[in-house]
Amino acid sequence: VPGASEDRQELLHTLMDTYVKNDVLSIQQSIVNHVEYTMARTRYKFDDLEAYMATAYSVRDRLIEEWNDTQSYIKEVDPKRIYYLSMEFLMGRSLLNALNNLDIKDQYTEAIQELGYKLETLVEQERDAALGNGGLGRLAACFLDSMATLNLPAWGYGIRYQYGMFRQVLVDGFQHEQPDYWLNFGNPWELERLNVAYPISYYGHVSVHDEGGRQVFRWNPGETVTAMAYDNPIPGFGTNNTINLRLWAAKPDREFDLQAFNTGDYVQAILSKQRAETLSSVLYPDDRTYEGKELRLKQQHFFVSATVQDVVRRYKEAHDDWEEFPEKVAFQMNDTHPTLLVPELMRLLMDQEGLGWTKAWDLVCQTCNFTNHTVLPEALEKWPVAMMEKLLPRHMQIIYDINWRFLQQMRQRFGDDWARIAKLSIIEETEAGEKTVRMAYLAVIASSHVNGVAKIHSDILKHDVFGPFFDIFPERFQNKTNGVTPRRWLAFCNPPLRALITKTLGSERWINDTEMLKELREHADDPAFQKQWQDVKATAKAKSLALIERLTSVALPKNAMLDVQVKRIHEYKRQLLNVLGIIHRYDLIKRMSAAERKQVVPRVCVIGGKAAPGYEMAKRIIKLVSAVADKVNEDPEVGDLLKVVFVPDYNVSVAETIIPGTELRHVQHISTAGTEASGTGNMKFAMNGALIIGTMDGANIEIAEEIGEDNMFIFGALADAVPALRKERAEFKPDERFLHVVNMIRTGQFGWADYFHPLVDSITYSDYYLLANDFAEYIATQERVDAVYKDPAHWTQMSIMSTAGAGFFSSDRTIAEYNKDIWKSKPCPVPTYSD
Ligand code: GPQ
Repeated sequence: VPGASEDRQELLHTLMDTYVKNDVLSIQQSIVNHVEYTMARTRYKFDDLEAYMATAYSVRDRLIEEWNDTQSYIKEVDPKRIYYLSMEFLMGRSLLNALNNLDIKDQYTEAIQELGYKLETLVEQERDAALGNGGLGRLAACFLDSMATLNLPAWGYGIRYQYGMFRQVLVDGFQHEQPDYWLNFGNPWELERLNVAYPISYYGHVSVHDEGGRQVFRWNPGETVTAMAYDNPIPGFGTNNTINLRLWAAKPDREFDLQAFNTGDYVQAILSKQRAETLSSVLYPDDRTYEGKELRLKQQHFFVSATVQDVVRRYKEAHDDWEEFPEKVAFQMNDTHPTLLVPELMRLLMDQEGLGWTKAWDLVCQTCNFTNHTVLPEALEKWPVAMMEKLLPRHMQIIYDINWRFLQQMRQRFGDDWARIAKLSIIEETEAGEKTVRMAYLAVIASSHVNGVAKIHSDILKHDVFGPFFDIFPERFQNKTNGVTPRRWLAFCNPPLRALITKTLGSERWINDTEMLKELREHADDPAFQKQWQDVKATAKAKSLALIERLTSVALPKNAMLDVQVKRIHEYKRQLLNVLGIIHRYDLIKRMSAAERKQVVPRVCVIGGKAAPGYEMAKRIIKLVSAVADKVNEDPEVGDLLKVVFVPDYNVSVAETIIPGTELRHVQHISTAGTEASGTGNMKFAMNGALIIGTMDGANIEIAEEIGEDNMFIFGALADAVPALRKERAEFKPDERFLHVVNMIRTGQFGWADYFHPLVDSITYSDYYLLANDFAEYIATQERVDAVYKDPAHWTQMSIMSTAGAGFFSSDRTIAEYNKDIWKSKPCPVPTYSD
């Protein structure tokens, strides 16, 4: 404390030392104090939910201490800060993650037990923070974990939705959506920052003024809301660093001019302001589909504008001019959703800070970076110019200017080759004459670095989606293959496997250095080690099965192969191919003699995932899974040889239990090659020793490189072949078994024939995702799977090799690459003050 007397310093220090201690008694004191003073319950009687809340508050105290130390230290050092902007952060639960990261789980377990509760039960009380749809949002969450663990001076920025990803319930096999009001009982993991608030403007008009010969633009907005900060501490593992995820919530302007309403109706004026809160209230559940909804655009501007104001304020607190801005700030845009960052930063620098265009543009280009996550055209954001002009008039002007200047440059380069130049324009004119803003082009033009999320995907970006830009700026394009945090997805969700690996490798260092997992290869053939591996897998499998039984109310055989495909439901991911395979298996079993049935490897086939509420085909696929399940599970001839279940409401917490116990992972990255940008579930399953059946798509290709093709079950057309196969599909004669299986659905063997017709048609006629082409090979590969499963030593060896080769897919490696090649910041480990 500057200027404080030594006595005061000493006093403050002593006071701090008396609070956060991690012995069992201190932990108990802190929990009980929270029961009494934070929650105002009596210490003699509180239920599991209250015990969870009090425990969470007590853990939060410990997080806050690390958070404060980290933030003051970083302020002192003033390194280059990294800002990760994302519309989605799929965090899941925090309690176990925090206890494990702070390395206080054992003490808490004991403390809670003595108080008469069980940690596992308390953990279950927490609602998932589901502020994301799927892979993209979960990747952002894994990245935060790695940035904290690598001691990077990084912050995440996003939106504090009041309603997260909808809850999926199945009624008669159909998906129904229910609201996820996750903040019902409050959120002990966040810190409300009433004093960190910014005005966010919309609508109105722009006027131009002459100030001493200089043109100055002034935006006179028609509507203003306030963005208020909620901070979520993100602890690293094996470090004192705890970084921040700052989420913005919309609040009405606290003070406003009642005159402006001019109706004399004071109460109505205040009530109409309250509507501002709806802006941040709901997460759009449409994953990978773009819809030109005004509220969505409002949300994007809302979180970007608040973030830019926050970053600029922080920079200006420590710097008098703009010279150092690019050495102190790096922005990463998670897909195009935060691309308004570009015009918003331009606007702030020019209209508020008084910089000229050239200087402002230079600062923007040096600080912005862009990650693309898909090549599917339906996902690419294109906002109507008319909508943007109305909602954000100044931004639209700036976008036009950026485009004009860029196209001028291109003209100098290519002369009057208009066709070529038009291809590069940020503004696209549709045939119907509607003008739209191609957000991805804006992002590419303004960014120093553009990256894809797996090698094959980055190549497709360079040569296809952004081909014309790659020709102009080849140096901007990079690949950053995705990763997942080995803490949440191995060490914390699979403690027996963590213990076995630690015992085998001699220390826990592998958790932060997953390349060490390679050493497991030496033990892959050792029968004694294999036995331990099998035991660990069996423990995890029993837990998975218990959860699946609880969620589906279907009794499952314990010795069957656990075959899982969990992810968002999409046609390109080809859950339908999986179902066709299951029907084929069912049909085969039905035709077998009793003797033949003895040879069948029993399977439990699990499919789970949410469909976007408006995505009809995906919803039909869910119903088909249920319909097939109903028929198969009740067939006495099949018995335990085949069980099929649809797991409802798949989310992060369910994944943490199911993944460790899975044996065969339908990566179903049986996605049509060239369609899945990367996939990250595949990495989680491989880390936990599940074998992958999949196509050569997304990160599967690199997984095959790392763990060896021999240790996976690979099938299907390669990406290069796909375009030609699509053209020739009308002439392609599908395998008889394919036709038979499709016909079983068509003729109503699973009921609902009319409802399934569009599905059947989609694979009979255009068959865009080439199910017919890959079917025969898929079935043959499944036969290989069964053959290997009958040889437990071989299977176990492959399983060990999977974990051993998965080290590359730690998000620590990904983040280290981002930092080395894009952000170029330095780790800032907070010193341990007692040292
Ligand atoms: N992804 Cl564009 C999403 O989950 N949502 C999206 O809106 C877009 C992409 C996924 C992508 O499909 C996966 O292949 C990736 O592994 C994941 O992003 C993370 O990069």
